[in-house]
Amino acid sequence: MQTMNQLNPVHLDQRYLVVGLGLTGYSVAHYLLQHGYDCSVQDDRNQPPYLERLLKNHPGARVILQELTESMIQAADCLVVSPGISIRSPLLKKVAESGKRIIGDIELFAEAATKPVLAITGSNGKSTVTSLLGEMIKADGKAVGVGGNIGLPALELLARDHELDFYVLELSSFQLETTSHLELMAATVLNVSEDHMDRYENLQDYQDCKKTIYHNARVCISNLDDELTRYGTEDLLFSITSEHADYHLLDGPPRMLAIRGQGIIDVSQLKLKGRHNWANCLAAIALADQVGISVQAMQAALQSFSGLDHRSQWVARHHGVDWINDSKATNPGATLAAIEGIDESLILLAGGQGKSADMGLLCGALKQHVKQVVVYGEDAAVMQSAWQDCVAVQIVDTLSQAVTVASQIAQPGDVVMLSPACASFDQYPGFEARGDHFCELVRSLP
Ligand code: UMA
Ligand code: ADP
Repeated sequence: MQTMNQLNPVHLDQRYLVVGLGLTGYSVAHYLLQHGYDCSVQDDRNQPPYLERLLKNHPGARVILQELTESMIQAADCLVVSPGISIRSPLLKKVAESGKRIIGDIELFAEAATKPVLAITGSNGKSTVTSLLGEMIKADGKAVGVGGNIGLPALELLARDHELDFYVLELSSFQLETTSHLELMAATVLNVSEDHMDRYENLQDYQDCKKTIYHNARVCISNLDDELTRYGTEDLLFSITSEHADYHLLDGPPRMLAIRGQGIIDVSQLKLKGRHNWANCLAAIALADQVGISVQAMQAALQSFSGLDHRSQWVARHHGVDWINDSKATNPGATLAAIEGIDESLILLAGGQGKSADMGLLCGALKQHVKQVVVYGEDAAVMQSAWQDCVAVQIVDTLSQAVTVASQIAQPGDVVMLSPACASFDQYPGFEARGDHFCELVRSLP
């Protein structure tokens, strides 16, 4: 690996075109300009989110606010494409075929980071595992940079490279598509279920992309309970159903998370709730174990980590009804796990952009756990037709109306949960804004 400020010399004279000026595009442009590289930035929106910040910090930055064209591409040697933009568009496909370099922010990070990197991908649980692993490393007295798809661009971590012991990166399938030289101490694919089907040909295509995380990993950690995560016979395994895995559940009593038969913590001591979170904890333990984190540090983090906002987060009790914000459930697999974690009678609020996922996956769980669903947003009708034969479904336009309807139906002892199974972009800037709005609506119920 190379040190900071020593980007691969082969690329020193390259002209970079940063495609997209969101969070990632800004971090890339800032990084390249700060280090003196020739760099232009393109975004097809009139007011991309980070334009003002870029021009404030780099007044002379070249920004092109129009659709990407062949002539812009010809003027560059390397394209750094933001994850929200598909590199499979006809234009970018042609560029790749011509041999021009197309990379993402993680590839630039890989060229400069000098400390060991642990990385996590999967359809669900990435942010939880990434944060928990970060806490375990900190509890062991080590300095760690935690970032990537979790919301802090990886390049922003590099400023602390000299003082860090480790990096922990959450990587999305989109980021993996544009990464080929990231060397990893250990990597995991937590699980694979349908997501982003609007960007992939089918589940296999999406799964193949997720598994590229293993290509340059010293240790591959996969989920014995999910065949789609497996890489090869050398994988280390975690499982909540089989004691044959390296990191597993000892079914007790007491029921414990264990490393090769040695229980390290009783699950009743965990603040994270739900069986899916036991799997998340085992994945974090497995990764931490690869870099020598002590069992005591793992235990301390497992006991104190209470989870991130917008993930099955308790919001309020109102007239005997508990309201839960699971806004981060942006695909049916995530909603399935959240529903299965609730024992009480449940009213589910779901809606937004379904990204072409098969909503039928939820039918069995809805039938078993849910007394009423209220759907809203762009793909409300898709969900209604997928679910109406297994549960009562009411359709409304907005989340605000869904909350009102749920508050009218709910009886003391019920739980109302927003677990949308969809992206939020039809009505919100992102899952945080959606979750914050939900909390606000709940707290202002009469
Ligand atoms: N866009 C345009 N025109 C452009 C450029 C972008 O319309 O010219 C649109 C994209 O189509 C997309 C949106 O802008 O809808 C944002 O795209 P972006 O690539 O600029 O996104 P960033 O702001 O850089 O945020 C990205 C991740 N977003 C995506 O991958 C869509 C963030 O993950 C991540 O936190 C951030 O980089 C830092 O690494 C969010 C996400 O939804 C939470 N990720 C997906 C997921 O978790 O399922 C993959
Ligand atoms: P990601 O970063 O992959 O979106 P998060 O940790 O933010 O994952 O959790 C998002 C949602 O996914 C949560 O709200 C929860 O409903 C669900 N979830 C978390 N862990 C798992 C898991 N291991 N399996 C299935 N669903 C999960």
